[in-house]
Parts: sequence; C-alpha cells; structure tokens
Amino acid sequence: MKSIDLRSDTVSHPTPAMREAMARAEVGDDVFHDDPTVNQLEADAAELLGKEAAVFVTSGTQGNLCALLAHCNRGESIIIGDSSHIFRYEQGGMAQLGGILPHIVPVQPDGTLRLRDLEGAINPDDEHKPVTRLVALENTHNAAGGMPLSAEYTAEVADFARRNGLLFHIDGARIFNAAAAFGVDVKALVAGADSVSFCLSKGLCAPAGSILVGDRDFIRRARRARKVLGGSMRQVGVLAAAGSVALHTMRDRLGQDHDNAQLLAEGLSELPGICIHGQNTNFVFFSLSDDIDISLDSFVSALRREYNIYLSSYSGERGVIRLRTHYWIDRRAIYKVIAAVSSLLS
Ligand code: TLP
Repeated sequence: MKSIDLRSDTVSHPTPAMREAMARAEVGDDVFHDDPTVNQLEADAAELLGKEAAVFVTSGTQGNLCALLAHCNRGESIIIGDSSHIFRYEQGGMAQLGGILPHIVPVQPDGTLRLRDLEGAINPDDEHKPVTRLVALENTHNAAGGMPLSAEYTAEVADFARRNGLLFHIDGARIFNAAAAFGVDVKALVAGADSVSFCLSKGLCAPAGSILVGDRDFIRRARRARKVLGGSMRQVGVLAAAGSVALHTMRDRLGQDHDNAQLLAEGLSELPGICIHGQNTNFVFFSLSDDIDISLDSFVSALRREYNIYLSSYSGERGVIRLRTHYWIDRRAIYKVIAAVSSLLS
C-alpha cells in the first residue's frame, strides 16, 4: 500500500520530469563557475526574485547561514523572531560559526514581528552593546502554522530597516507558498529585502537545494561563506537541473496544496474528537479533544500501522499535530486520511 506522508513537505520526492532533466544535465565544476546548468538556475532565480545575483546552496539552513555570515561581522547582533526557524531549528549556527548574537522578539500569531518590538531591539550606539546589523523575517512562518506575510507588511519592515540603517534578510523557505496564497508576484514579497533564501525542495519537490539571492557583492561574500561551510559542490548541475524544473514548473500549482489543506481541515473538523487549530497555506494543525481516550502518540502510531498514514506528533507545541500537504498528496489521499481518522476515533 502506498504511504500517505503528511509529516512535512520536506518528504516530497522529485517528479519524473526532474529525474529526466537530471539525467540530461550538462555539468562543469561549479567552484570555477563552470557548470552551465547551475549558472542558468542562478540567473533565472535572481531574475524571478528581482535581485542582481543568486547562489545555489545545499539547503535552507545553509542559505540562511551564508546570508548571515555574509551580512554580519563577529560580535554583531540580528533581530529575529523567537519562533523563527533560524533561531529555533538551525542549531544557533549564526552564534556557533559566526559569533553573531540573536536578539529575539515575539512572533505574533499571524507570523509578523511588531514594529515597536523591532524598534526596541535596536541597540543604541553604546560601547557595552553589540552593534545591531540586521532584521530577519520568515515567509511563510513555519511555527506560526504556515502563515504568509503580505507584501504590505514586508514593505513596512523594509522601510523600518532602511530608516534604521539595518540590513533585511527573508528566510523564504516557502516564499512561493506565500505568493500563491496572496496571488501576487513573488517580487512584491521580497522587494525591500537585501537577501532572500528559498527552498527548491519542500513544496517545489526538488530532491535538494536552496537558492540565496541579493546584490552581486553580497552573493560574492555568500559564496565565500558557502565554501568555508563545505557547501561548494562540483558537477552539481545534476541537482540544479531538478531545481530548474522545480522553479519553472512547480510554483504555479502550489495553490492546489493549499486547497487540499483546506479540504483536509474541513473534513477533519467534522469528526468528533478533532479540534482544528488552524489552516494556512499548506499547513493544517489540530489536536485531539480531552474526551478522546487515546494518546496522541498512540493515535499517530495506529494511523501508521493500520493505514500507512504518516503524521508527526512533534510540533514544538505540545499536543498539536501539524500536517503539510504537498505535490504527492492528492484529493484522494485527503479523503483517505479523513476516513482513516474517522474510523480510528469511532
Ligand atoms: N523546516 C523543516 C524542519 O527543519 C523543521 C520542516 O519540516 O518544516 N526555513 C524554514 C522556514 C524551514 O521550515 C526550514 C525547514 C528551513 C529553513 C531549513 O531548510 P532545510 O531543511 O533545507 O535546511
């Protein structure tokens, strides 16, 4: 029986078109800028996001870290959300490897950071304090449940950064989900940012790889950071070829994942014992009501054992399950999940 894996969109597999493109890819040594497939992908990505240049990196984590290492000096501070992926789930790479201090501010339920909190987090020109160098947003915001941040809000943060002499980075691992949610050109969501990282894996289904964009000088420094992190690869056109298929053919269908997430949330909400906490973009999150006589862990194991449905009970918020839809979850799979949960709880 084919499994239905909703643990994350990171579990998505490359499509047949990607595998074909990988087999045909022309390659060269990318450290010498000699890989034509990587060069094309980087040029396309920069143009798509309206920035001067791009660099292909191994992962979203590496893209964010290269950005911070390229933007900040040791001993400098960045302003970042307390539940952001960079702060919570990247092992404090900025501090471990870059000597950069995170100054955290609370992420609001809609995934935004309040401007007055940002204002208060800027250190004065005082020799006791680290210099505040940068502010970072995450779009869509993972821990806020896949919340997309609007172009208007992002422009306010960009304006705030400019007025205060700060750089502005966006962790846009799922920026195309945000663009699909608002029905806007992705350029509008990143217009005022100095750098943006986004993933070709996850919803776009490439087997690996992320892109970091910014101006030429920034990308030159980011390439140096990638090198020292061991992330410079050689004939990596085989991966970039899948990334190109992701970039050109997988963005416009993300709305289907959002529709499926909505269908799933609606179906589950009708079942006794399920409390839906929210649904945004491709995320659905829910818990079991108190009157249900089964623990969350047993519920997750039973779905896996009896129905081959994979959910993760880990979420950062106790008792809440987060599901993510993606390309390999179609409407039929959604109906199967609703039926399985219904029979398990009845
Ligand atoms: N997120 C993963 C886990 O690491 C939690 C997931 O399953 O969602 N930024 C954001 C907003 C992310 O959600 C992730 C991955 C990353 C960066 C890191 O990307 P990778 O996994 O490519 O290093």
